[in-house]
Amino acid sequence: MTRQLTIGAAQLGPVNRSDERGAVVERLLALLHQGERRGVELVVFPELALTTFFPRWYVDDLTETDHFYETEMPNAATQPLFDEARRLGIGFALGFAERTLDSTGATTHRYNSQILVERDGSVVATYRKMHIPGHADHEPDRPFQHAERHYFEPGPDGFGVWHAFGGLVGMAICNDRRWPETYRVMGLQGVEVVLIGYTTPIHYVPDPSQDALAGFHNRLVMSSGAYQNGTWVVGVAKAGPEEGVELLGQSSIIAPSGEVVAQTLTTRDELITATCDLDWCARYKQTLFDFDRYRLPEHYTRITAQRGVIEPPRLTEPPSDPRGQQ
Ligand code: CDT
Repeated sequence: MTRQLTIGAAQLGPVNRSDERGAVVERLLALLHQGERRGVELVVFPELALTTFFPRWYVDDLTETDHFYETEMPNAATQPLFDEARRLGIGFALGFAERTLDSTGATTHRYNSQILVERDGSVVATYRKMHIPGHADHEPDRPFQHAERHYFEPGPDGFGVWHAFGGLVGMAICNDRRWPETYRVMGLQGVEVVLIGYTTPIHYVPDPSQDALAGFHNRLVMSSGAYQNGTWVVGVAKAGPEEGVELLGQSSIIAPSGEVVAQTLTTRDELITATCDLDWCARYKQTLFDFDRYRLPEHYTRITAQRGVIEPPRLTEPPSDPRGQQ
């Protein structure tokens, strides 16, 4: 008997600024019910699923955007999702903006978060996004903002992996998926399935030459992360034209081989499913990527010792430019 887990990637089409939480939760429930009909045990929803992607607008005073954040989970708006999922025996991962006070009650923290809920309704964990992309200051020359660094601070907890759904489950959010360290830190905890919500504008303002490659890069990073760590990866988009910004779809379920086993066809609300054999991970974890046998951590110290690039010293002076000689 292998450990089989049927997972649904519940892509969402656009959520507009004027959309009420209740209407969005209705859409999540419709996807959950589709999942039930297809025998799903875990449904993964996108990053910031309950609201529009509000970092595309800049406001000086963060408190003006407090309504985009959840202060508790579940809350009145999301309770129907929690209740129905528990009734159906389906677990889920849900991305949302979180606003919370620290233990002293004096400091407010704003995180880009994703909660993981087991089939019995118990909360497994809340992951808070680490790699916060974009900019912190207003950049008025952009066609739209990506001010995530204004709206969110990096999560304080690192990349966890949890015993859940009969296996080892990790979480990451959007830009985290582009960084190999994200998967490796989870791989070193034996992760067998990584759940990733994302919201990726196809137009990359700092370098539009990358626009045509948005789908390629999306697949490249998630397939590599899956293969190099012998894990399933489930990447779920908020897709389509949201408030005038075209968001990448291509939500996918990727096997430990790096192969995409299911991918969305639309940029609307769409559920794709796959039955994921968690024991398949061992084929990679015990062979090519047998970490215990083959990794060389003594040669990887730069990865944690430094942040940016430090070029090696030159051993010889560079040859002088003959054109500069008289
Ligand atoms: N939401 C998110 O993290 N999006 C980023 C876009 C980066 S462009 C500033 C991503 O990596 O897809």
